[in-house]
Amino acid sequence: MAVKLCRCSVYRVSALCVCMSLWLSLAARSAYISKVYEYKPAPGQFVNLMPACADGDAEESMRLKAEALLSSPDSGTITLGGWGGYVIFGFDHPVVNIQGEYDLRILGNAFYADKNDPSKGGSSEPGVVWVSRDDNLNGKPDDTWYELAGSEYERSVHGYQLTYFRTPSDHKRTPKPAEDLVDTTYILWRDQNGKRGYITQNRYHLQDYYPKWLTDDRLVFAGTLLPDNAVPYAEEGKTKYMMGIYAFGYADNHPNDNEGSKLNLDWAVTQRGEPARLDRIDFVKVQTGVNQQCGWIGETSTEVSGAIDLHPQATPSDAGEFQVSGFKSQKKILIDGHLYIMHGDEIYDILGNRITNIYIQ
Ligand SMILES: [Ca+2]
Ligand SMILES: [Ca+2]
Ligand SMILES: [Ca+2]
Ligand SMILES: [Ca+2]
Repeated sequence: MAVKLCRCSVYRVSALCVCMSLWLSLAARSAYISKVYEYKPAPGQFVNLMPACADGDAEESMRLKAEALLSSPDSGTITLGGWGGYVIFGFDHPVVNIQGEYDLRILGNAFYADKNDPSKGGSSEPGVVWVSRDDNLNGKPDDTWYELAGSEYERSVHGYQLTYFRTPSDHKRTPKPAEDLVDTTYILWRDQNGKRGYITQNRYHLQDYYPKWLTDDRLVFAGTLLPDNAVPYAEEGKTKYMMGIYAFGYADNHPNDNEGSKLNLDWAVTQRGEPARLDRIDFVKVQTGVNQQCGWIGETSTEVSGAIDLHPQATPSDAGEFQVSGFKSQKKILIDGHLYIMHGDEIYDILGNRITNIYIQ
């Protein structure tokens, strides 16, 4: 009798444990960033300050500092520096793409000049957002990246590449005091077309702008170049800059409490610009998108202060059915448990492939 009771208790305890662990696995999901995989800013006026680089810091310690600043709301902000600088982060679970709904919000420090009117611009330093799925299941962001096609996708340069060069020790400064610049030829960059320019140094930020913890004397970045968004204007005898707000699809572009800071994974596209139709993603990469200097305001550099999964409890089964792009009418049918789409008399699978060996009587 005693043995029977004991067995019964063991079963009950183990069943309880299973229930508890299932419940915990859902409850433990955080809506906020849990891990920074890589932090590699391009040179910029807040580099080595946000986060602060101390003597002895290296890539791993700077990654951990970025992770500490991003892994809870309001804990801090990191700079990505000039064009191409990036951060790669993820959550403690895959972010599900619910069709037709926003999935992710990326936090930055953008604001409107007139809080009720984004058409008047403000401080927008748009960062291009890339997403990726851990297709090879190794837990590392070494899989295919898909760009979120924001409002400027058609006007962007895709496959852009740029190299920054560490300032040589015998460098001679070329100041421009009228614009508060202590060096207009501070950090040289050259793109793949041979075009060149400089990250300038302004008198408000005099620390090293080149990431001090990186040992390479040149930094190569590749990605998407957004069109410039700054318009200079004169006010009170000074040149100021109106930073235009792009409509949708970028980080550090709209204020954090605005709908414009929300992103939809439905916007992910392949390298050929076709819909990627991702049901979920594991990794997010945010990359400074414009290559622009604004006088005494300095280079345009995306900031990131966190990210939020807008539906952390969702599972891939919540993702819904994916539309086949280009078809106006979409009649969905189930055949042997599989979803197909009827377009006129023709049948397509959910990836848009025409099916010719199914007949409906
Ligand atoms: Ca979605
Ligand atoms: Ca992987
Ligand atoms: Ca900035
Ligand atoms: Ca900013």
